[in-house]
Amino acid sequence: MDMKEGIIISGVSSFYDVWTSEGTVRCKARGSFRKLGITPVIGDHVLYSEKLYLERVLPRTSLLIRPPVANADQAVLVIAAHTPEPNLALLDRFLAQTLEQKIHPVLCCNKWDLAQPEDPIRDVLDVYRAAGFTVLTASTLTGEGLDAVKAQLSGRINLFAGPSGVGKSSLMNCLIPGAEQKVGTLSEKIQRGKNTTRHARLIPLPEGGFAADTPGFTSLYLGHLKYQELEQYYPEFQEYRGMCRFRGCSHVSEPDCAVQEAVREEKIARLRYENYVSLYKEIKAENEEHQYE
Ligand SMILES: Nc1nc2c(ncn2[C@@H]2O[C@H](COP(=O)(O)OP(=O)(O)OP(=O)(O)O)[C@@H](O)[C@H]2O)c(=O)[nH]1
Ligand SMILES: [Mg+2]
Ligand SMILES: [Zn+2]
Repeated sequence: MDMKEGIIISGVSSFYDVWTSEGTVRCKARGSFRKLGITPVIGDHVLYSEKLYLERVLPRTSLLIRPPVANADQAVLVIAAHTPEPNLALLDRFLAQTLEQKIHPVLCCNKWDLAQPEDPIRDVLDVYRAAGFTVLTASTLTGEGLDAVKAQLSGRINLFAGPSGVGKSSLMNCLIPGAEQKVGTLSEKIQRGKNTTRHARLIPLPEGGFAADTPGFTSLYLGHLKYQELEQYYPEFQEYRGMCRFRGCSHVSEPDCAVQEAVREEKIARLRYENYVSLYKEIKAENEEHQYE
């Protein structure tokens, strides 16, 4: 059978829009997928037949469950300089999760027009830069920083994620002509108590690659993460590997811990360390709870 290859960019029930370099085609999934327990999702590389049936889903490099996206290679974690105020505990969870999924995280601080000259948000961003993350600032209002964001997205499958109201959809609209993501004001959202963005679709970027908008969230479930592995997802802890007195040190309460020492010496930001400890305790409690189910 003659088959062509493409990438799923959106899906509604069993129909999928498949992007190819020659255009987008709408394909129907074979019933056999369901029998095999395969659910094609956006980002999947697929083979389809001349009669426009999806025939095969090619192996995935990553798979996010919520929102369901395959093969994403970069997560743009959006926060706002103000309104809403950044929730750093939530950001740290998100950073750990993307690293665990082997998705490259980029921190994008939007609404930079609201940042004052001596604004504490500047120090906060420096903490993340020092920890080794790529940090960008942008404003969809003034246009500053958008070129750097655009360059960062190019050629990758990008996922925009972050709390509601930080400007993910606004950014997508500025960066991608014709993105047409729905933008909502905060007051509208508070009244409705809902996010503006519903289900995810991949939008081809003019420079190559794709981007998906996702609905905002207020919490993130990390139950599948193992507490023993959490420290691997803190890039700034890595240079102290093997330097603690105890092998398998959790860096929470053990004596002669190189990580805790680095925190005392202000080589590791206390803010990040404290979020680590509370995340560690939370995941440990969750892991142990599931053990007895
Ligand atoms: N001051 C300022 N306001 C902005 C900026 N970007 C977006 N906004 C406003 O922030 C509000 C929320 O923007 P959205 O793009 O809908 O936010 P979102 O992150 O997509 O929200 P959800 O879809 O609910 O997750 C809107 O009122 C925008 O006009 C910016 O750079 N500066
Ligand atoms: Mg949105
Ligand atoms: Zn330690």
